[in-house]
Amino acid sequence: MESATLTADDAIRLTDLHEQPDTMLREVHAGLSQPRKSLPPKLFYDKRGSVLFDRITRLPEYYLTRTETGLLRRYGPEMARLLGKGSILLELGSGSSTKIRLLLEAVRPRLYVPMDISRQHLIDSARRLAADYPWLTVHAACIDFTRPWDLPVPGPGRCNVFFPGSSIGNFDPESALALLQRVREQVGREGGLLIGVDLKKAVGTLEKAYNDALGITADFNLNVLAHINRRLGADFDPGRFLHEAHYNAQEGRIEMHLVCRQQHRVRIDGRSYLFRAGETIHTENSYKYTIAEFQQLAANAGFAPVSVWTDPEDLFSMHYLAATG
Ligand code: AVJ
Repeated sequence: MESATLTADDAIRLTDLHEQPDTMLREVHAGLSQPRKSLPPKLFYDKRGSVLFDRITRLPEYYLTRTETGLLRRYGPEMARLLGKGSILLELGSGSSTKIRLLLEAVRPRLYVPMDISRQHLIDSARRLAADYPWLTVHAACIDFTRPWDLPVPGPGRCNVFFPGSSIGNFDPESALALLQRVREQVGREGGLLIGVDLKKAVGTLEKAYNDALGITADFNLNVLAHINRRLGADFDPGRFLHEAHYNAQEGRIEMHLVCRQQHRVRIDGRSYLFRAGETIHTENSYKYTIAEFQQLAANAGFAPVSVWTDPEDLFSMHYLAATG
């Protein structure tokens, strides 16, 4: 993979490893050619998708963000002590770089590296952060962390990855393990991982979080089609699809789908796909873990549990894990 370092401006540095449109085309074709059609959830995050996701995080039904933020506020000083003052902080899927603000003053990192796939959103957020924390060095990296990345280890010194939001839930167990192994490589022997993981809980609570009354999650799900239209010149009619989300207890995950309401033929770069009425496109998995399940997964990737924080209702967990071996 080519690594280009661009200077975004005087305030931040940008490394741009953004996927090329042909990568996106290959992945879309691969997903839609399967007997059960699917699309990768990272395609939600164009500019509009990132804005819609920010709106989701403020919905009353979407307990994840508010609960995790509560944990960061309450236990931030303790977390900062474990991360270590003056350490290097990398964030996976940094989005608006909102949560990191709750740790910055206490950690005073030597370097903050926000990593996100949504390029303009990343740059805007990194600039705002650099403006608000003049002492902070920010090196933004536009990457797709669902594939192996090649970011120089920013060492020397202690390095930690911050991976909030339960974004790890988007990965099936095998890819989650592969991702955590790459994180383990990135942070090195002295490093650690501070990660937010959504917990298993009553199905009703889970399903409401992905079926909000205002329909923002539906807009977010449907936006993937508009994103593909724009980036790949496809001709999806989003009006022919409906949002659907349910908990699959067998797999321990929320599944989001787009259900075709009316037969629809779609052209994407010279290929054509038929969607029959009732057929679905599987757009997202959001895995939920017990604390023990997640600790086992992390152990398999070379991380030992150090601390776990949860809210009184056991909705959400944050783990600090240290590299082993
Ligand atoms: C960003 C992957 C953690 O799975 O809860 C929110 C994305 N999808 N509503 C999640 C999402 C629908 C979110 N993650």
